[in-house]
Amino acid sequence: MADWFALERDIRAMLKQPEWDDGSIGPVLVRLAWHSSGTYSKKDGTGGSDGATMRHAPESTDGANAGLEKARAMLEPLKKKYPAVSRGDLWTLAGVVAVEAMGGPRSPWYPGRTDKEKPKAAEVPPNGRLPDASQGAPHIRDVFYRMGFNDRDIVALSGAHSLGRCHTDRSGYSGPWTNTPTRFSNQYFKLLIKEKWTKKKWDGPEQYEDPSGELMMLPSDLALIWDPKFKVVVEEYAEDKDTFFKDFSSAFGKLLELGVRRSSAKL
Ligand code: DDH
Repeated sequence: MADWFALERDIRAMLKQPEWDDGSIGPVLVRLAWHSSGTYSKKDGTGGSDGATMRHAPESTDGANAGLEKARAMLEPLKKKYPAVSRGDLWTLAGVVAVEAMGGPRSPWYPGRTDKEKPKAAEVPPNGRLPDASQGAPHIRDVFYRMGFNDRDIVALSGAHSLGRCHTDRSGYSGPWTNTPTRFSNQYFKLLIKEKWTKKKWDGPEQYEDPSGELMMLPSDLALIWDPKFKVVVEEYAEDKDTFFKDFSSAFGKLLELGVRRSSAKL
C-alpha cells in the first residue's frame, strides 16, 4: 500500500523551482494531467490516463504534447521512490496537488491506474484528439463532447489557463494569460471579459494580446466569449469565484477519471 500522504507531500515540495518559468512547475504538471486524460473517447472507451500511454508513440510524438516530456521526467524520481504507484496515478495526482497548492480547489481523485509497458497499437490514442488552439467553438465542442463534457464543463476546465504560459518552442504561442501564472484563480475569466484583445503583430501563429502586450489569449480562448452560450458561463465565473472553483473541482476530477478501469473498489 503506497503512502499517499507522503507522496503528496513530496509532490508539493518539488513545485517551487526558481529556474523554471515563473518559479513553479505546477502549471506544467497540471497540463500533463490534462493531456494524459484528454485523449479519451466515450465512443469506444479508448484514451485517457490509464496506462500512462503518453510515453509511447504516436501519443508521445503528438505536437500537442511538446514539452510534456520534461514534466514526465521531473516526476520520475517520485516513481522510483514510490514504485508501487503507477505513472498514470502519479501524473494525475500531481495535477490535483498542483492546483490545490497554487490556491485552487481540491478535485476528487482516486488511485488504481495500471501502466501499460508494451501497449498494443489500439491502446495508444492517435494524434489529434487534444484541442487545437487555432480553432473555434465547433472544434472545442467536438473535442470535449467526445470526452462526455458539456458547455459548462468546457468553460470551467478552460479556467486552468489562469495558470502557466505558452512557449514558442512547444506550441509556437507565447506568453502568460494572467499576471499571476502560479496562482489558480478566476482571473482568466475576468480578463477575457474586461480587456480589449487585439491580434498580436508578429511572425508567430495568430494570438491576441491585451493593451500592455504582456498578456495573451489563444483563438480558442477568445472562442469562449465569441460564442454566446460559452460567454454566459464566462461571465458567471468572472463574477463568482466560488462557483468556478466548485465546478472546476468536479470537472477536473471527472476528466482525470476518464477511461480508468479498476479491477477493485475505488480506494
Ligand atoms: Fe491549455 N494550453 N489548452 N488547458 N494549458 C497551453 C498551456 C496550458 C489549449 C492550448 C494550450 C486546457 C485547454 C486548452 C493548461 C491547462 C489546460 C498551451 C501552451 C496551449 C497552446 C503550451 C506551451 O506552449 O507550453 C487549448 C486549445 C485548450 C482548449 O480547451 C481548447 C485545459 C482544459 C486545461 C486543464 O488543465 C484542465 C495549463 C496549466 C497550461 C500551462 C502549461 C505551462 O507549461 O505553463
